[in-house]
Amino acid sequence: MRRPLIAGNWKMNLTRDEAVNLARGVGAAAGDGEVDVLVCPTFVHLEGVISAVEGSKVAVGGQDVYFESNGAFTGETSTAMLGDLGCQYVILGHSERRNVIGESDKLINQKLHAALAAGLKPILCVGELLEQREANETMAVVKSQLDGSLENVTAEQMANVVIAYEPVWAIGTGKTASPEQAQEVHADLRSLLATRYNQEVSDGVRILYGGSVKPANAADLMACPDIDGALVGGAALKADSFAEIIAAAG
Ligand code: G2H
Repeated sequence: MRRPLIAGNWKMNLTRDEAVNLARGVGAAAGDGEVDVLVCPTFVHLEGVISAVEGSKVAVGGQDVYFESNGAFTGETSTAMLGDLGCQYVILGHSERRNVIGESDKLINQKLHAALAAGLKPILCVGELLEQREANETMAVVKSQLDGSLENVTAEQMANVVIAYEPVWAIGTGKTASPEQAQEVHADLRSLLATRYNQEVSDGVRILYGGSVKPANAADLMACPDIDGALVGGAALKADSFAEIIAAAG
């Protein structure tokens, strides 16, 4: 069975003290139940957050990474740097990186290969814009993102890949996809994985939902058969609301 994962994407928020305090709160709230818990602070707070969650079951991840191992890449961070600090996961292809920074599937694919080679678990984000949903292009868009981002990734490697479906129109807008809308896309993603790889990969890959997840809607989303957890932004910035979402997944 797939183990639920609740991941907090803190984005470009919090002072160092706030990040460390939040990490302590999440560590205390995470318990030792059947839910994997992850927090992804900005790079500059990684070290403080990793110390703060020591002794708890909370894992820490980066919000992005570069694919080259070292060299003249001003502003970038390598997979080895994240691994060296103690990161276990890295978010890749978040819609803000795709749509604000302009990342392509090719670049995301390069990053994904680098992450896997370094022993980091990528959380690959896919999702459609509002106009694409309204034009009935949702599945074509996520299929193309999946195909491009997973190029040359093997079935064996998929054991370490997590997918996050995040409809862009639901991100930070307060508009959540209904459980039915989310479940439909998650089930379709699983079918795509079965076709692309095999039934074992399709059954084993964790697919998280992201986009305005909060305590009030988490339980209904988590009850869907193909939703294996959440990638949480705004509601992950407070330990109590994040703890309620963790509880809803348990
Ligand atoms: C989607 C999500 C976290 P929020 O970006 O990845 O953010 O929960 O604020 O919509």
